[in-house]
Amino acid sequence: MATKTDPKPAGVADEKLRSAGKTYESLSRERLIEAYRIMYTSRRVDDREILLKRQQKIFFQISGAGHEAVGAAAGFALKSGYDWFYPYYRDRALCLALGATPHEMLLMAVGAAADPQSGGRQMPSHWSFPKFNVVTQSSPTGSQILQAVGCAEGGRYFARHPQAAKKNGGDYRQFKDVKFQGDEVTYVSLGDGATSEGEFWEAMNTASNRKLPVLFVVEDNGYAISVPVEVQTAGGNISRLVAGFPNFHFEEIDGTDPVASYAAFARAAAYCRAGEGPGFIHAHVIRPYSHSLSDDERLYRPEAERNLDAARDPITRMQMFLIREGILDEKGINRLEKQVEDELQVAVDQALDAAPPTPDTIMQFIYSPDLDPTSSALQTEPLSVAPSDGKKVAPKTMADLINATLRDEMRRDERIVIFGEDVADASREQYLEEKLIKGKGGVFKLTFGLQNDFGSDRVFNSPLAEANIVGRAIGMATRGMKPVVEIQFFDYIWPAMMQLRDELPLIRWRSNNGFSSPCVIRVAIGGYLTGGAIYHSQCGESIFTHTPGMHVVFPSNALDAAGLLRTAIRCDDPVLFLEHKRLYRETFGRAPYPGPDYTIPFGKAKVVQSGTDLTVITYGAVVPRALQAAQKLEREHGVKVELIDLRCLNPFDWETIAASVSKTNRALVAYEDTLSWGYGAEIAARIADQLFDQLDAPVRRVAAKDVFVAYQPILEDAILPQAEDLLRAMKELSEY
Ligand SMILES: Cc1ncc(C[n+]2csc(CCOP(=O)(O)OP(=O)(O)O)c2C)c(N)n1
Ligand SMILES: [Mg+2]
Repeated sequence: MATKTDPKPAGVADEKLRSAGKTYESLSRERLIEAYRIMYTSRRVDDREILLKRQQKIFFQISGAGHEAVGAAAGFALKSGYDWFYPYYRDRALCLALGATPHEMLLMAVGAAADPQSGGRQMPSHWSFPKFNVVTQSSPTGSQILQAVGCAEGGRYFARHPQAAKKNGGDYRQFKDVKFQGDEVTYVSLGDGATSEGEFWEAMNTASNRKLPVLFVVEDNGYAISVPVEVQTAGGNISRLVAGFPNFHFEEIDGTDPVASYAAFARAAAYCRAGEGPGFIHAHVIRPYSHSLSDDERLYRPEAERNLDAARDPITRMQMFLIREGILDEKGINRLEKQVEDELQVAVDQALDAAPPTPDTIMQFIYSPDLDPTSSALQTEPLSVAPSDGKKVAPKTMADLINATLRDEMRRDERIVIFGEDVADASREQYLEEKLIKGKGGVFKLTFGLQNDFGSDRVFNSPLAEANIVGRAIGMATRGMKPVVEIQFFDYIWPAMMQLRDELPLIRWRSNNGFSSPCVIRVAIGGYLTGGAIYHSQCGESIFTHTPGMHVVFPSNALDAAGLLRTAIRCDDPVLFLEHKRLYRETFGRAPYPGPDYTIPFGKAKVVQSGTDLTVITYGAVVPRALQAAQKLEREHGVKVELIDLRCLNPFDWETIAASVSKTNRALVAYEDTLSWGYGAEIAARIADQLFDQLDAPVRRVAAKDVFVAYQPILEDAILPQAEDLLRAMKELSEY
């Protein structure tokens, strides 16, 4: 059967072949015929799509032509719905072998509502089949690889912590079923060009180091659009470059030969299943249909070179093989091909009749349809635990309460893992066991003691590679884990930008709710550090609030940090949790420990002080500065400022802003980031747009100068908004 892996291949049944002493790597004649059916179907779906594109009935086409043999072989060696798959766009034959139908593929091409991949949101051939464990694919070349590593880590984690997989009410776990096998393999494929991406090397490094059951497949067709492999890869052969990675099983194969490919996959999969480590298959294939319909390879490849490729076409090779070995004769081949054509015609007709998605669905599944983090049910009161000796409860810092919240939640939910740079107490855990050291627990000590309390498979250091942290977190969260990872400084978040912008917030939407990756990214942010300088002081939250699909939280005090972090961890969506470094241990905003269930809903601002004359809207480290300014303004000039701390930037609390500005008729938006195109610009624009009739003065902003934060404190003070700047602006606006 095409759709199932044969766990015990039947061996060569044909007596004639047996007597000839020939074996086909344990593939039966039926399986070989099936392989040809899959390969031929794959090619013909491409051909039909190309025709449909020329007729303008579909909008994009990318072919799997030339990659069919390796795809069918992988599909035979691995198990659909059991193993996990992160396939490249040329893996049409693999998807057919896993059980996908031409009809489903054509629904993708027409962008039908019933397109199982994305409901018309993602280009065709960017595979996603929840039923086969084929995980939603994007278009950036290489961003799937670290996610595959995280996926494999997820499978291993649940095998070691089976209790964690249980369903649980009261948080994201209610909606996130977990399945795992214990000996599963995670398949990930990429092109020769994509091996140039840094994330490929980061993924190889971690899979090797952790001996993960990831099967890397490089489908090397010699070109990345028009760029030949020797430009991508030093020396022109990726196998030679990766050979030094420990713990791998390596194969370099002719990927146009399905039998040889199958044998390589079977060996590599067995190695991965046995827990020996990752596999790497370097398959040499061809690309007979140019890169895509927008590309004409005759512009950069001479005829002689293209002819060499054509001689290795896997479809013709397989036909010849079947005939030569007496498995199918010409008539048999014609019959099979006719059957494929007939079925394809029906699939095309049905797909062209399929209903398109309706525009009113566009906003569906940006966020979880199941769990609303703005729900008033999350509005709780802090638990006040009075000490029995009658003493006052000692107020805790933001750092203390974040640490306490992480500890509470890790105790409550075994799916939580914490990793990042320096977050462990000590990677060399014997030092901890022998009590030779105290442990580090983060450069700001926010995760201190957690490895000691919960063990090294729940709290561990990552390599110094931010894409590695976020990419793996996405893969783990896809499997139902709850990674709460740390980016050490906001200034260094950029290597993870592809994962944060093009992957994490899109997993649910682009798969039409087929997959989700609710994880928490904690990031130390902000300046006012006296010596932090350019690369330890940046803000830039608007870059992420500009990204649909990700909540952005920015607390200004200890209690809000605890309540919002808990909501973030229990949430069914990705959350970027921004922690201001200057506020970690500030006297301002300390609070007693609020108990292990204290939550604050997202999107609810806090009125820090109410007033009648002017509304100041701010968040983060500007809150204490604005408060100081507002108090001085009232003392000296009797102006009563209503100070709003947004706390959560996406979603944000428009209702509270609107009610306040409608009362005071004046609005000042203050933020630490650079003034132009900063977060407050959007708030100011909304006020101007929707509250125009209520305003007695222009909407003003106070923010950093449009420059990076400098080292010398005199310069830093001049660059970042200070209480005096806020005071001046508040006074001017109140007098306008
Ligand atoms: C990060 C990124 N950069 C550029 C592109 C545009 N692009 C799409 S496919 C491709 C070439 C990929 O070549 P290769 O990995 O060898 O795969 P092949 O198409 O040859 O199978 C490029 C440059 C992209 N999708 N993603
Ligand atoms: Mg290529």
